[in-house]
Amino acid sequence: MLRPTPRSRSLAHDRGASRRAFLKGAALAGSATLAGRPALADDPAITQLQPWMITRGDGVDSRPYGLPSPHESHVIKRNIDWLTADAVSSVNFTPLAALNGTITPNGLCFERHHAGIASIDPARHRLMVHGLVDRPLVFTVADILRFPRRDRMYFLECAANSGMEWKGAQMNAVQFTHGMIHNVMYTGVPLRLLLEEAGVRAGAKWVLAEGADAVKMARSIPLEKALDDCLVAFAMNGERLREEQGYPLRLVVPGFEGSMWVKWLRRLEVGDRPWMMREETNRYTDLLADGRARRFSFEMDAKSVITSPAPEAPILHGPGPVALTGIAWSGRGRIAEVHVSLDGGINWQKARLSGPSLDKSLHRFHFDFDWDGKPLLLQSRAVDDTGYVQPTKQALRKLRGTNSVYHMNGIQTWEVNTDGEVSNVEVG
Ligand SMILES: Nc1nc2c(c(=O)[nH]1)N[C@H]1C(S)=C(S)[C@@H](COP(=O)(O)O)O[C@H]1N2
Ligand SMILES: [Mo]
Repeated sequence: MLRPTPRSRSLAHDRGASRRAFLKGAALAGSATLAGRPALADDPAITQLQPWMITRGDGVDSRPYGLPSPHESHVIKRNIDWLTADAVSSVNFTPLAALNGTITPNGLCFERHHAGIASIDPARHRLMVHGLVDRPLVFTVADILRFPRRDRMYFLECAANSGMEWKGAQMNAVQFTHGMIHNVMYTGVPLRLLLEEAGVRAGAKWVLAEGADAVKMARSIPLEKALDDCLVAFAMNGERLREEQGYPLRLVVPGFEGSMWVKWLRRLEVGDRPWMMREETNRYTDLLADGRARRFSFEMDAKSVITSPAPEAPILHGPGPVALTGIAWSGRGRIAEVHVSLDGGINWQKARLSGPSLDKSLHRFHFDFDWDGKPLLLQSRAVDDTGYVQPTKQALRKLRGTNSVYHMNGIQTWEVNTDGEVSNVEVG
């Protein structure tokens, strides 16, 4: 069966080859059409009745909260046992290789907690605004729901995402190299409205945000940012926040490192200086080669990664058409372009951006190519709308050394061997 022509045409256009030449290549490589196969008279999937064709299924009352097909049960968040001492102060990872589009489903958003998942009764939760304000205020969750609200899609990336890669290619799965990221449609109240309600006093420069979890996770946010695009969110992807993501209230700090997005938000203290972080939360300092540290590195630099093929998503079908895909993002705005290389960064071609292009949100890119079965070195490179170009890992190490585990946004390389197996490697 031949796919509709527009896609074939765009393939030919992307590759600068005629569609006929492309199909001829595919045929030589063993598949008769673009990605179809010759009709087989004895294919049991066609000739035999399957159970679901002869038995009626479960009724509408059987699944009051739906779950994915049991055949997708491998698509789950995963942690790495040896990474942290225990699972309470730890992290798990978003299964990026299995995801499509730009929205991360709520059940698959990675989690990072310093004292486990707080399980909060919303009736007994309060949000206090105090410090350098005219009127200290306390809000119930019901109060928050009466403010004018916004719906915005943003990515959250932990500053430690890809952190293991500073010292070289280590983790053999995109879930573990890049899975400390999720992208969600938040519904919430602009933080500015709550601060205006309390009346920010002259001299105020910072807002301390504190969570209600056992570690009282607290981070200082520049007042300018707090008054710009921060939200106090109560919903994600249409439903109330998951407990793992901060139910009933979480701070959304678009484009800034994940640690500032305080979950289970209970307190906002307006002040004139950043808070000195306590030991257990003071782990977000970028150590430079000479032992000095980058003091404030809040914004997440532009980054991208190919999510398929990937080590856990090898090319199983042999030579022929490959639908390469990946994600790109920038803490400074939108993604303008993504480039893909098949040869480790020697030649670059423009990828096709697909889906909405939103401020500080994940972008999806596709690159359809015809694999000749020879080894590949796959890379992607993001360019954001400030003109910033995603650097190589080597360039980053030259700039900042290898002491840090934070803010690694270097270009990722996946090596594809002749069997279509994919592994994490470094080039250059
Ligand atoms: N209250 C509280 N907020 C928190 C944390 C925490 O441990 N407690 N972890 C922070 C860190 S380091 C990150 S990366 C993000 C992770 O958000 P997620 O669990 O929704 O992925 O939450 C941040 N907010
Ligand atoms: Mo984090």
